[in-house]
Amino acid sequence: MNLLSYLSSSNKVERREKEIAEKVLNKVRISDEDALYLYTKPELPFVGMLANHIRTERHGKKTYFNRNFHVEPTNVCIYTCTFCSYSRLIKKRDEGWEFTMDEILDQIKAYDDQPVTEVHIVGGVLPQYNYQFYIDLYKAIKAHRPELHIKALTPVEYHYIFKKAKVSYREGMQAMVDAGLDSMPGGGAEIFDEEIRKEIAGGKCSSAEWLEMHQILHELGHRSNATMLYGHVENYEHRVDHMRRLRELQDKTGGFQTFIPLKFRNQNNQLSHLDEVSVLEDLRNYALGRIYLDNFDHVKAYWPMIGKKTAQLSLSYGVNDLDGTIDDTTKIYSMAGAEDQNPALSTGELVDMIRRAGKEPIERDTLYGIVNDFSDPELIPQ
Ligand code: V47
Ligand code: SF4
Repeated sequence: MNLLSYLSSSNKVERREKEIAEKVLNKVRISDEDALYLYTKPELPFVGMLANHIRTERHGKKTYFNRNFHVEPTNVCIYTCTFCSYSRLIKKRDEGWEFTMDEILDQIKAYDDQPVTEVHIVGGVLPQYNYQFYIDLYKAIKAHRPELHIKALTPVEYHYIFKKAKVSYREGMQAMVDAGLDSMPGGGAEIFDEEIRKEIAGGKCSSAEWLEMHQILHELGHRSNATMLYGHVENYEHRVDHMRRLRELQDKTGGFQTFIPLKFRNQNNQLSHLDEVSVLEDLRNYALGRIYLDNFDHVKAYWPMIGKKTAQLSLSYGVNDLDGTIDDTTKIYSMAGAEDQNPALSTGELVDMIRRAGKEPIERDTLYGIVNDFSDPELIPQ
């Protein structure tokens, strides 16, 4: 049933549900109280119907993905986020990896004959990966392959390296952009509530600093993504507060492209005693992202973290992007217990996965330019 027929057919609809549904139908922004209501009260299909209505109005059946790979320079880290399964402390650095500039460039050159459009660079925070290191790295990547989009590091790393280099955020971001940085991924956001952030990610950049770094990058004319780590010690108020801060910044800059909810996975970390939330909770959370963040164009289900089946389901709960082919180049989620221990999908497999969910696959570049339109079911990717 679609939203309009639901509203006109049922006189048993709860008053509150009807009010919120009318807002969605009339493109009126929902309030924090509405969002809390949607998190806690209605049955999931109702929330899914609202999210799917917005998704269909904006994107029809179109579902985006890209051809990308990750580079993770190191997993040794000075911080000790309690949810992180991936990092190793400096005193245990022999258990981790620390790639040199040449090794990283070799990883990038390994893709020379492949039609990838994006390299996603992220990892631990460590003194030798400093201001000059990343400037040199971005310059070297651009000298080698100018058209490869560099989506790299988060405010967590930039805050640390700019402070050590004694440069302001604006000066630092400008230097990174001049060296070749194209956009910033959404990581490091976790949960903005200061108490929760201190509990799970103490010591790293504050929520205000995370938002400020994104604002500056947007003002420099570049785009970025935003994540939210959910399903650990936070509650629904914290999630709504997190999305409110994102919505407010997006009202100012319009620089965010995609919202990416990240489900806390509980293997091999200091929060392993917590149960993971259910798939129903995952779907409701994607739907809330789509309904509440009315100024974000895209909602992404990051399949290496959520698993392929839930990623397919999410496409009916507001999601319109599945990230990329990945090529087994990230360890963040496999080390945290995600289903795929070697996350990689060929373009053909991704296209097939999207078609089997009843949607139309569109290969995009990082900025959502269309690279290949596979909406015609006869088209087979090369
Ligand atoms: O900030 C770490 C999360 C993030 C766990 O912008 C965990 O396109 C769940 O931000 N359980 C990094 N999550 C990854 C990230 C990302 C991924 C894909 C695409 C984009 C994008 C951004 O991973 C961290 C943290 O929030 N994370 N450990 C864990 N155990
Ligand atoms: Fe370090 Fe990032 Fe892991 Fe925190 S989440 S410990 S900053 S690698």
